[in-house]
Amino acid sequence: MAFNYDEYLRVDKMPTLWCWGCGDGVILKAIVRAIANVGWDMNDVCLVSGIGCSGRMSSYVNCNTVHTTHGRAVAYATGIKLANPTKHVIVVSGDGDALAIGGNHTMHACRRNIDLNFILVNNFIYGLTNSQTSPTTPKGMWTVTAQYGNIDNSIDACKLADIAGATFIARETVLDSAKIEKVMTEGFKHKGFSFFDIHSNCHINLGRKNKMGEAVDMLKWIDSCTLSKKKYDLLSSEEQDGKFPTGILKHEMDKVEYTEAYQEIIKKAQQK
Ligand SMILES: Cc1ncc(C[n+]2csc(CCOP(=O)(O)OP(=O)(O)O)c2C)c(N)n1
Repeated sequence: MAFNYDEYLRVDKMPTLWCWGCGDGVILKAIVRAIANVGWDMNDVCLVSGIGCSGRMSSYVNCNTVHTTHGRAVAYATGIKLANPTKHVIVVSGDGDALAIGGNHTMHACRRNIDLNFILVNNFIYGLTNSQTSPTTPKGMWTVTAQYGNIDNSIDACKLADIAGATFIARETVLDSAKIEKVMTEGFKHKGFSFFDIHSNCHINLGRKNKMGEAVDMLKWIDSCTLSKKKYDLLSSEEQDGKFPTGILKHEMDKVEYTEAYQEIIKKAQQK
């Protein structure tokens, strides 16, 4: 049966404000299909986004939505989830939003293992504000803030989420919406902090300015940097350099989830 996008998307807001060929639409598609797969009622879902091109995600999903401030989406989401523990909360954040200005909030949400679904739209650049270096910008690339080439070492978002304590971690790319949908379906079912690092193309503010070609060329570049975890694990550490494993990278079930621990605290306080 054909998927009923009209039910899940705010079609009156279409077309989106994203550039032609932007990967954000592929992620939007995967999000709503994964919500349908896990059977959530859209009235019970809250999608919280930060500021950036990716922050626009909250404009298009037909559920409760909050478009928050730069780098603080996960802080808002934490409050929403604590006050409504039975509801399903999704966070959408760009690499600048999630890892630079909001880096500390992301780290602490991972550490708490709160039942949030955190989608990092990782396009390796500050897209909305025209090409400033982000924590995932590869070394050597031209950005507005690194006009002789970026000399910062870039961060592997999944490794950061792992050491910070996230209990479900997956990575996919906008080359394959079905794969994103698949890992999101698994992650949405997980009780705890689910972190998705989705590699996306910004062929306008990263690609064009680095003479990397059109959207399709950018997708080829993303493809050349990613491979399945199974294949990645067979590489030597030199060969792994600059490459990113995809698929479900971590699924830990036995760690206490934060809203449940918080409910216990409420009970204790009430008994006093
Ligand atoms: C406190 C604050 N600082 C800076 C900005 C300007 N600003 C808006 S979006 C953005 C960066 C967006 O980049 P990213 O988070 O990677 O998302 P993308 O646009 O690439 O999806 C910046 C610096 C802001 N809105 N608020």
